[in-house]
Amino acid sequence: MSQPQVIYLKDYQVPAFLIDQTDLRFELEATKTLVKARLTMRKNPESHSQQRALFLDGDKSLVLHRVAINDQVLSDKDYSRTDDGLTIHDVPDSFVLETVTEINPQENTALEGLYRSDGFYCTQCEAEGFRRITFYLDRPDVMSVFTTTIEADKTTCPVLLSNGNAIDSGDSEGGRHWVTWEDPFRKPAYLFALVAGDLSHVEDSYTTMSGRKVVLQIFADKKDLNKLDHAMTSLKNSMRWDEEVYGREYDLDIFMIVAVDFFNMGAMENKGLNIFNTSCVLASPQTTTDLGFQRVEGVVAHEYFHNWSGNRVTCRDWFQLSLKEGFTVFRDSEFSADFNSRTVKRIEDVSVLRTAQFAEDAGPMAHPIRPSSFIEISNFYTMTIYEKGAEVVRMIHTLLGPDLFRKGSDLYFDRHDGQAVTTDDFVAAMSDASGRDFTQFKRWYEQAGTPELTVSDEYDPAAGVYTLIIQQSCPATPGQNEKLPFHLPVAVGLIDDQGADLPLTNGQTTQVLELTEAEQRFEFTGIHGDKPVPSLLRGFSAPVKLRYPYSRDELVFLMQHDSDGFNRWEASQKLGVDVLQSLTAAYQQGEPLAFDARLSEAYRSVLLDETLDPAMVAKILTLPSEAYLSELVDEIDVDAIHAARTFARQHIANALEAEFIAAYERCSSSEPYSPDADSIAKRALRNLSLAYLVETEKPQHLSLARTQFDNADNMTDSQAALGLLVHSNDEVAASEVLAIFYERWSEESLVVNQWLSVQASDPKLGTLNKVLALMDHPAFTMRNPNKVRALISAFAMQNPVNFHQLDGSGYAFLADRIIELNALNPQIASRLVTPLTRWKRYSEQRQALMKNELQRIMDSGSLSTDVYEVVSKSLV
Ligand code: B3K
Ligand code: ZN
Repeated sequence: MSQPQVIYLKDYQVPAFLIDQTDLRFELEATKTLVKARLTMRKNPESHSQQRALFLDGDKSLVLHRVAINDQVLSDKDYSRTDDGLTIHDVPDSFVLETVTEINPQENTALEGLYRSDGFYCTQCEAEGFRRITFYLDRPDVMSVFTTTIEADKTTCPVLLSNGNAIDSGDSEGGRHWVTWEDPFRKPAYLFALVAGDLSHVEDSYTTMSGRKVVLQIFADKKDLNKLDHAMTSLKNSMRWDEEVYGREYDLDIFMIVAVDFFNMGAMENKGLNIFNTSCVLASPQTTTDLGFQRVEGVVAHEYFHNWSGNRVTCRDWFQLSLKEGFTVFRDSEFSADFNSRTVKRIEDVSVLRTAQFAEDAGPMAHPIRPSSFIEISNFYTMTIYEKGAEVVRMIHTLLGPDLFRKGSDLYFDRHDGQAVTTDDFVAAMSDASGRDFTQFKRWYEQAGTPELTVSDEYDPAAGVYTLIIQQSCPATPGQNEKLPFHLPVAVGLIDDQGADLPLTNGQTTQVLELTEAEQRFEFTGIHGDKPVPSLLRGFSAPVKLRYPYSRDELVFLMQHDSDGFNRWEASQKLGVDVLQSLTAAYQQGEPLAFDARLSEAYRSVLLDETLDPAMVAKILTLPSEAYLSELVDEIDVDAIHAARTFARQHIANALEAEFIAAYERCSSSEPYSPDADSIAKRALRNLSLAYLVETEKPQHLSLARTQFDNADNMTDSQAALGLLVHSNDEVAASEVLAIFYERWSEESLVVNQWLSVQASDPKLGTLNKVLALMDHPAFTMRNPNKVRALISAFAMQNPVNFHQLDGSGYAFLADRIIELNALNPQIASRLVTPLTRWKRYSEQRQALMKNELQRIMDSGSLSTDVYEVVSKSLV
């Protein structure tokens, strides 16, 4: 195998050629589809290249039947083929290039380009999938107007969709028909989409702020038509929100969403024709949990918002990916915050960031939100690009305030509409609109790693001066040993001994401090009485780790009094971490585990406070996850962390049993299911209470779980009970409910995925054998990424105790799956490597076992660029 090539941002050059018009004709057949492309091209006046040769990207799987320039068919000697494309040796300054290419959608298991999902034809072109469809300049700064004609069998493919508006259609010979679509907006090839099949749809409409009527259609398999209402409502809410909050209106006459079951990620924002994983669009009370409803709402919004942040203004090159993804995640999370509980949404986002993204920053694949090199761009659709990218945009929002931020986003969209631009252009628009200097801030785009803030304070009661001293540093990451200080906002409040916020220098109770130096002092004057307790990094105003020597009593105090909802939760987490770390240490030293009752007493008062939002109560009463606890230590001892957390849960359950019973009853409801914030909140606290009750291992509480399982009228309650019973020690109940659940839902693929996950994440020893058996279950196939995620990823990522078994069986199992998937679906294979990349964080014994498996993957031969990049970088 030749060494995969590294691509560098510094090598960027404007394209030598442009494509003004792209006319495509697809003659669809499962194993032999013809793609006829007619590209109207010219030399790029901005390019200094004198080259006469034209290179077009094209995957080696393309079978080239014909090439013509200006109607002249080229002969073999006029062009040459390589594994990555087609070179035409001499082309004029402007010309029409025609190609006829053959592809095989049926055999496309990588799910990139044109492929079949359960009999439907669909495409996925981002980032570089279009080159698996036809020869093209497959880069985002080549933007073209597309017309697409799709011709296919009328019976099996009554529905033929592409981007834009349908402008013509007709019948052709042999029971076939065709439709022509025209997309008036110039776009890069990664936003191209085609869908064909026997799809059903629901329809609605939306009138934009300027009074244009837009047809809204959501397509799915006929049996899923009853699960599309929530997505439709979410879409209309998103369209309204983007008009109100960003002044952005939808631009085509039609907006379509298609649900497919075989999909590598969540969804894709193709212009006018979004394609979604069924898991991110289908929702019904019977089959979908509250989390699922919220995910649908968030992903529908995310893809819709891309119409402006991504499509109308797109990326110049793939190093700029966070330009569209970070900004769009920020936009969708603000949308969800506006439609649900803002604090709860923030807690959820921060939890994900602090476990998965911080772990990425601390691992071998660490990269800045604008990477400077990559081997395989598909590997860079990461938590860093998305979630940290969103945090960086959020910091700009915090530094500017909502009004100036809006001025900046207006300028960005207006200045760059129809262009392919860079993160520098985004920051320049924010800076130009506000007059603020973002020079130092831009280090966030260049430096990888999670900054660490160490905070101390001084108080001079006589002078009335309270001082915060903040130091920042950032650990080394691959290729970046030294980091320069970041510019970041630290939102703080000061709380007096009565629990009241003190007025600060700015006259408010929260002040945003701007940290720019390695060490900085911030003075607050007019502070009297006892030393205040600082509430630091309110709302998690920057994606950093923060250390301040809070006592446990101070944390209990903050849990009760902090006016910042996020920091109230954060205090509970810090207290939980402190208690659990002591328990972990005791377990490791073989000492008896002693529980600090301050934690359970603090929980008790939160649980008894009926004025609190039940969703917040549920969040506060959830101990820090094993993943988060792992993130906080140098060497991860999975068994000790699991034992400590289990001990704490049992202790809390026994101490607060009566309160949990009361909360369970208080939060029960006889109303029909509704996924509104209040009902979701009640179900969250009810199911959390049930989980603690089951932790007592008392038979009456297991029965309560069983009763809930039997009587639930919605998937949230049903699945919560299922999980508790399956993970309990009651083997009989576990196998009974698993059988009932499967029997009831065997026709609902997404529900069956939950059934697989519940079993794969069971922390009881011996789960690996069950996972191996489930791989042979008819409900499982390695070809469907949702199934792989439900079973294999759930085992490797949500079941640390079993995955990290000291006999190495978990690691070997995962490596086998990666090797198998490398040939089938490289993107999914590469994602699965993640848990093994973290080997440096474990004991020597585990390190050796994990490294061994990485090496075995490396040596397994013909690795995809996807897997090669992650494995080779991990072995360094
Ligand atoms: N832009 C797509 C992700 C494409 C991933 C390609 N490997 C979905 C999204 O972020 O909206
Ligand atoms: Zn996106």
